Amino acid sequence: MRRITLMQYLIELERQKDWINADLRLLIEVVSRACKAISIAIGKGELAGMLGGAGSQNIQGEAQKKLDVISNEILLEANEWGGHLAAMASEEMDHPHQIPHRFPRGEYLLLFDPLDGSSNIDVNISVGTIFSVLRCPEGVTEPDDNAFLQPGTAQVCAGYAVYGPSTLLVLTLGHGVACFTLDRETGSFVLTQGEMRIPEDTGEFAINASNMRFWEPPVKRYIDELLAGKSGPRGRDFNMRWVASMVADVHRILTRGGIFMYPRDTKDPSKAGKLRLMYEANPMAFIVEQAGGAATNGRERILGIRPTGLHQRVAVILGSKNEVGRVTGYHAA
Ligand code: P6P
Repeated sequence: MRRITLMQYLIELERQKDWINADLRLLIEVVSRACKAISIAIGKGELAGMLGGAGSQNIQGEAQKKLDVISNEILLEANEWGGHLAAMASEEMDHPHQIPHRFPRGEYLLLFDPLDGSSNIDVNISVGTIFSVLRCPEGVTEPDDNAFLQPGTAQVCAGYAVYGPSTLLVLTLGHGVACFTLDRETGSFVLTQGEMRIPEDTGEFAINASNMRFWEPPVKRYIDELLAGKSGPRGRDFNMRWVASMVADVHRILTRGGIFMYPRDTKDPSKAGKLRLMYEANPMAFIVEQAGGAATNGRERILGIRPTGLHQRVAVILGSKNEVGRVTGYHAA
């Protein structure tokens, strides 16, 4: 494959196809630069006093890590001057961040989880940044929560960075999924996979099995069948992985197949699930579907859910199409 940079990739798209315009190209480049800065900050770890708690909580009531706050600031500062955005929303902020009046505003809304899986950061396990791009509704000049409440099918772009042994940027504009690897010597993201595809079948599942006693019957049935292995109804053995960092688990599935499940459970019946719809489930569902996979909440396609709250939670079952179909079928039985 031609080793072209993210910038070359985007400029060639802008010239050849109508999927992207100058503002969206700038948005993606700016977000990629912010992810590079986050990768560098993470890489310093304790050497820069970056680990540990920030001594604050986010709207979810979760203790924030220093790097949660730093990553959020990096994304805000990187994006607010460019004139491509109308506003930004983040897992780490109660309400949308307005673009300061000293900067021009654009047509896009950017949502992100600046550092997903941050509970892993202190034990040096892969974490990531997840982002989603929507269009600002016509005529909305001060976008509030409601301006962001659009179904996942309205996304024009979605992506994630995974900060692992290498730093990768995975991106979709609605025409397939591309993967770029950060070349730390040149500072560029270089195209390393032009078309990521998820195998329709898999022998690997990802779920936090410590929640088993809280699962609904269809999930319990599905996992029991996998655990029964060759002598069970599936007639084969399965392997399990759980990184507890959605970006790392999803990237593994994009790379070699698998099914990721964070189902609704009875641990807290008031919650529809643990993961957030707007800046975790929707962008990941968009990417997974664009790579030939599927993503539901057990009952319906995630991208079709009409949001009611900026930080609403949702059950997530995504990955290899045939396995997601099976689990979703068990919910309908
Ligand atoms: P648990 C990280 O906190 C996260 O939001 C996802 O990245 C991850 O998949 C999940 O929660 C892990 O949850 O309950 O296993 O710690």
